[in-house]
Amino acid sequence: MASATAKGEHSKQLTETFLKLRSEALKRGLSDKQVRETVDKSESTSNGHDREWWRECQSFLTDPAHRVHIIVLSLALCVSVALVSFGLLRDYVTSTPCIVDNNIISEEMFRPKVDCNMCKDVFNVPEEKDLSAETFYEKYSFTGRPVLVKGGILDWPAMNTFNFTFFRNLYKKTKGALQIIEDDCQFFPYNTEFLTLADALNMSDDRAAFKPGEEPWYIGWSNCHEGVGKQLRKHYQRPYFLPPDSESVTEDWIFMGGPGVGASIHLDYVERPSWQAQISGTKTWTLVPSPECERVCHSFNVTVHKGDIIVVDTNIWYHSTFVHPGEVSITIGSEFD
Ligand SMILES: O=C(O)CCC(=O)C(=O)O
Ligand SMILES: [Fe+2]
Repeated sequence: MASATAKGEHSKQLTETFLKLRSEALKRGLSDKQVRETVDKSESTSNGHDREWWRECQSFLTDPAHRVHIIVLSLALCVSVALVSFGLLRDYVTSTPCIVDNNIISEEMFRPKVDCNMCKDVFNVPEEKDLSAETFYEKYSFTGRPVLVKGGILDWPAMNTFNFTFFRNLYKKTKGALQIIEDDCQFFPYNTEFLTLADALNMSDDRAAFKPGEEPWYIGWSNCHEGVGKQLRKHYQRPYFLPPDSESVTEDWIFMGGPGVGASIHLDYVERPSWQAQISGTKTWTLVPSPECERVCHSFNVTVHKGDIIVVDTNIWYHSTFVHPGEVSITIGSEFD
């Protein structure tokens, strides 16, 4: 009943609207015939236009001459979409904090495969003493085999000068150094909350000294500030066993922190092998062959004591570190050719 009333009301409103429109048209001097013709024309134009467009589209798609273009265009579109998706996926995977530490999945997906001959019969890290440059070159250069050079640090002032306060003062007094580290170098906070090296160097003296009750910390960074690099090199030299023509990269890597887990297992993308000198404390490295070499190669640990230098190609060995209780662990290292 209610709906019948509503219907009647609706048709009454429509009739009124049409009557209003008609009288408006008449007022403007249009006859009924002219109004009808205008409405017919506009209807046929819009439908005709739509039909025309669709007909053109159909004939373009079905014309054999255009088929090749369409196939080529579709393929190009698919390839572009695939490439963009791959790039986006890789960027996403490499930049997103992941459940699996250090983006291990992305590293496995995108890294070049390792030649397993380099680790085939390596069962531990050999120890060397008084290693000459010739022996180093013959036995270890370009082999991908790690080596521990016992007592490799010879009278470096760093053994007496490097500590938390040394780095804090060096970076604070060198104008712009902390900003350059933030903009152009790398900083690894590991399990700490620090966002930048500046944050880390601003920690309280008690925390820096690992006083009981303070949060533990372990950090690493690369130094790409020229002035700081020059200062650092006053405290250490190139390892004596590197052949004279081997090139050292000017960027230094410093890892520093207290007992416990250091770097969690990861692989680097730095192209060259690295040396790392243990200035203070004791650190154990775990080296793991990459999965494609699992059947022929072995994992092992190596403990680096104060005064030793480890050489390892961190691009082909997965590695993690653990700092032993006692002195703070401080290392400095660099890549070499
Ligand atoms: O020394 C550490 O804790 C990590 C070192 C490392 O990851 C590297 O040298 O590539
Ligand atoms: Fe590494």
